[in-house]
Amino acid sequence: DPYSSDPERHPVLHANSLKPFTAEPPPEILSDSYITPTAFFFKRNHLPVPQVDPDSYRLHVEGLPKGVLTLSLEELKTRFPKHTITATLQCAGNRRSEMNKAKQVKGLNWGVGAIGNATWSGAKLRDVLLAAGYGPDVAQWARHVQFEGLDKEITGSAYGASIPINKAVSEEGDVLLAYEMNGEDIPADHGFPIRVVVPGVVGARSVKWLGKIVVSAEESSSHWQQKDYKGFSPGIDWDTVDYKSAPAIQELPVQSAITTPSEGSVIDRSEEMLTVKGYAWSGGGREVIRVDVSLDGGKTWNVAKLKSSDKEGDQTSPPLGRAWAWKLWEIMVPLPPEAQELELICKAVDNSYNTQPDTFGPIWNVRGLLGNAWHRVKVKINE
Ligand code: MTE
Ligand code: MO
Repeated sequence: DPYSSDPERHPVLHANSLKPFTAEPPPEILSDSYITPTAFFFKRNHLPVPQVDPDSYRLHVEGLPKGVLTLSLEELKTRFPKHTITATLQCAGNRRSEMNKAKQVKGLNWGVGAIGNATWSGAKLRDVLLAAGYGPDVAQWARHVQFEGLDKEITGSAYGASIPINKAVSEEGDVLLAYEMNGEDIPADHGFPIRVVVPGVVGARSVKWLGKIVVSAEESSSHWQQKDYKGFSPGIDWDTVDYKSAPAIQELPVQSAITTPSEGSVIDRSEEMLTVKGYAWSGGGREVIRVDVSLDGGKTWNVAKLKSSDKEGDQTSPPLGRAWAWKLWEIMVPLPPEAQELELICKAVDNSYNTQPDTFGPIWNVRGLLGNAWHRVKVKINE
């Protein structure tokens, strides 16, 4: 069993599959702390977790005129300045279970928990590429940076993905070759000893157990870049889908979800006030500027209080275009007098004034990706 050496996982996680291991935390845990504790951070593996010996680990940087640059873990840590960012990672399949209710899709049945917010420390990919010989000559032809994981299929092909070169080399791109997550060595499930963290971009490009970086004129030829993680029209089904016709997902659209109360909860009328909590995030470094909450299925709206850390009242803004981390939000609203059932809804707005669609129908796609319709939670009121 190639999965027999997989690490232990926290029992509170809700597993969507065991081999490979994929799991998400209960939603209410997500809004308990601004930084998602590593044990509760969603896990999305496509293959068995590779066992990597940190002493013999080598990262190969290829495709540049100077030839291959090979770095040990120690060299990555000492030759390059250590940078720390707080960034949210979200799987493109987050909230697929809701899209699946609109019409059946194929994929893991994620709830709202295939997302997490962590601090990541490591070398900047930009610094490593510059050391490997990236410069104006290379910029003439290079278009993509490909990443290869050390996790392999039985056929020998590794997990792989790529990002546009501009994101990789820009000073404001903040792409890290991370060796720490939440202040500790990256754990086995999250890519020990090195994972790429591509902030603002779909989780699939943040390649774990990084073995190789290739600067190229082409995108990664891997299955996950070419034949998965693309969006299509609701009119396209498995008989008509043409993967070549759509670009690979990179930056994600604006997202938000209610983490508490949970679907079907019963609220006591005597409580008078209802507290609703959740998260909100947008891709491409766009900052969430507002979250609207409705208690009546979208007829009337209230503005939630946003938090940029666990500090009370913290509303600090990140530099423009570099809002990599989510915001938690919270609102206290009086229970409507007559109602016996409430449909709670949240929707976020980012600083480009992008907002979320009201339903899943018009954004439905065969693979169940990019699900960001208004999040709706029904609760009952007990008299
Ligand atoms: N990297 C490798 N090497 N193998 C993988 O299976 N899964 C990707 C990405 N990087 C994956 C990978 C996907 S689809 C997601 S959503 C994120 O890792 C999940 O990261 P996490 O498990 O740290 O939450
Ligand atoms: Mo993912």
